[in-house]
Amino acid sequence: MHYDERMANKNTTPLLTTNQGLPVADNQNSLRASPLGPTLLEDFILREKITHFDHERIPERIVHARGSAAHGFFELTKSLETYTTAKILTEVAEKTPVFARISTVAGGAGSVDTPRDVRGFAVKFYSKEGNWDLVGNNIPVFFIQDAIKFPDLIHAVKMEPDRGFPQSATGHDTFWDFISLTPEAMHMVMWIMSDRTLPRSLRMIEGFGVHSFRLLNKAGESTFVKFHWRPKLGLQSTIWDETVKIAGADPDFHRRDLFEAITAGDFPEWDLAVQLFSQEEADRFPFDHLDATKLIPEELVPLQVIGRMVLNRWPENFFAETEQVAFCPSHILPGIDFSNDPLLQGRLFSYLDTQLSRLGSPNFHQIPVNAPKCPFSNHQRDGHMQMGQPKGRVAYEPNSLSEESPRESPSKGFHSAAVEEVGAKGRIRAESFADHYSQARQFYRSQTIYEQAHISSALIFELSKVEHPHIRKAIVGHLRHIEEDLARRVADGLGLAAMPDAPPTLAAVQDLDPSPALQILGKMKDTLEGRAIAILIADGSDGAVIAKMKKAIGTAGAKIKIVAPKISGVVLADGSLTEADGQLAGTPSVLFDAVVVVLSDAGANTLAKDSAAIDFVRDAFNHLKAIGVDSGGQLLLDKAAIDNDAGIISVQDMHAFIAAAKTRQWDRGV
Ligand code: HDE
Repeated sequence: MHYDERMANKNTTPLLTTNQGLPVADNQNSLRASPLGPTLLEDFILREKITHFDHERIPERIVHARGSAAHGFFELTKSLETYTTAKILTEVAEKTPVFARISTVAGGAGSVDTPRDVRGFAVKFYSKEGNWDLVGNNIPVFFIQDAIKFPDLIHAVKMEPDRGFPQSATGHDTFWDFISLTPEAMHMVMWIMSDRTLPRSLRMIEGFGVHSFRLLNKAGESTFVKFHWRPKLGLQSTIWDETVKIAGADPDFHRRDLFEAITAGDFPEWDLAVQLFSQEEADRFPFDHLDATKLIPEELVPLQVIGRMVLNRWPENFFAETEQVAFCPSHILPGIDFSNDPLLQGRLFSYLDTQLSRLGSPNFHQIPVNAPKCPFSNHQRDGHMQMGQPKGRVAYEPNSLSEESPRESPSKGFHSAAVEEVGAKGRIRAESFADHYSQARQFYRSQTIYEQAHISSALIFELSKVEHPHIRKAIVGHLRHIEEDLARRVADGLGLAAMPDAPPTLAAVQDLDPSPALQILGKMKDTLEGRAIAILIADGSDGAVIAKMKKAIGTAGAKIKIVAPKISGVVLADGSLTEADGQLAGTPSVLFDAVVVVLSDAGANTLAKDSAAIDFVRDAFNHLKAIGVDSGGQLLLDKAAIDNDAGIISVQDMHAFIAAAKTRQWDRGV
């Protein structure tokens, strides 16, 4: 129905116009010389529309192109007044608006959500004193120690330039070649080969500022700080085979999960915690905290929770907000300052530069998602896409002509910590950065046996994709410095005839105390909140059992989806019709944390001939999930040749099922 008809019906439809406000009479047909004739150049409406369309894309981020974001707030719960003047860290109960974007690193904007990859964790705080961007990752360390190596790292991990693949994957020659020649990456390698890179949900990841920053108090004294985000739902990861299948079943798995949670009012939440330490304490650490390949174990410097972040509003427009948001580590506040971490120092340049090329104008700060919510003014003028209309004849400072023009303020303005710098200028890697293996060993030894097994399987998987044997061997050589047993397992998995030599080291490898806080399993929460459970049903299923399970699971806090052979639903045993939320072949069990199978015997016999149903239960079993069954459900499991164990639980024992659904059935082994 067009505008004229709608107006006749008293609708409030807006008029479709060109960008100049000219009402459009026909949006379906271009202007042609005759009904079957050529299109006329005169058709300025067609040209405006197509030209705009042709320019819809902007360059995607060179890294972190694929991301999902949401609005929310940060609320301070504990003042850091002793350490900083930043109001956002001293005004308890103040709610500061935020925009947070969580991303993968290696893939393009259209890549899947679930590759094995680091997740970016970037938060823009729209504080009263300006915008502060804390641009971190879900892993507390990084691959390299110096910014000058970043382009090489990224070129190595991205699609290989001659063939244009693999997209969003580390399992290929160029990545592992670079890594094998970059021993400083070994600690990060342990993290990326762990299940940290396979998050179950973006709501279940930690975030880390990675670098040390400084806090500055009124007296100008500075304290080092590391920032940590800790998810309220705890940590949870998927397992590799499951992750691979999720990528096919739902390429938008994480984005959809975040969208559905926020739009359902189930707002994701993180605590913000800090580690505070002085220069004297740092001098006693058995590593250099300015080296981004090192972390400070929580056992050494405890975390203090100082606030919380809640994401409660999905962006109205993906491009305007999630795509155009411009994070820069140099967006900082009075009372916070940078450290000399050489990686951070390089980032202070890179992000502003990249925004200029991505958004095309030095006025990108005027885009609503980037604009501070506090007043801002200076004498910068003009440029592409200038939206402001500054008044008056004065655009410089100092001046004597305008009382209104903005002035500097030594009391309110940003100050850098007055740190004394000494030493010879040069392209130097500090000796304190030389130990590349001790924290890698500490990480590996801190894991549970299940997590250690996943790390070795991941390495075998990745290195088996590498075509050059010398690269595979070189990595195993590095692993020998981390843990001989790990090296042996990987060498075995790769079928190496002999154990390769370990490369020379620059510093002795130390046995640091294990840090259980580095585990994922130790940080998994005993809850069904944020999780999803499927109930597989078919014609003839028992409605009473389904209702009972739905109630119990819903009360425990999980989202429930009914999965059936047809989306229109099933006819239950009592003849009533129940609709399905998902069709069996398109809704595999990999999308859920646990499953329930409620079937009549006839239903089980029919489903036993359907490979989607067999895969549904076999995958649930192999991915260590709890499976709730009635007698028909058990029959399907028998037909799928699944052996009973403690994780296969009768629907009669709902409490046992719910307890088992909160975790994985680790005893099944992977
Ligand atoms: Fe980034 N990084 N990075 N990075 N990074 C970018 O900026 C860069 C590093 C991180 O959701 C780019 O806007 C250099 C560490 C996140 O928009 C670029 C170095 C950490 C995001 C850039 C690093 C990060 C980026 C690309 C080595 C964790 C996405 C597009 C010195 C602490 C932010 C853009 C978003 C994005 C450069 C290393 C996190 C090119 C040079 C370490 C979360 O400027």
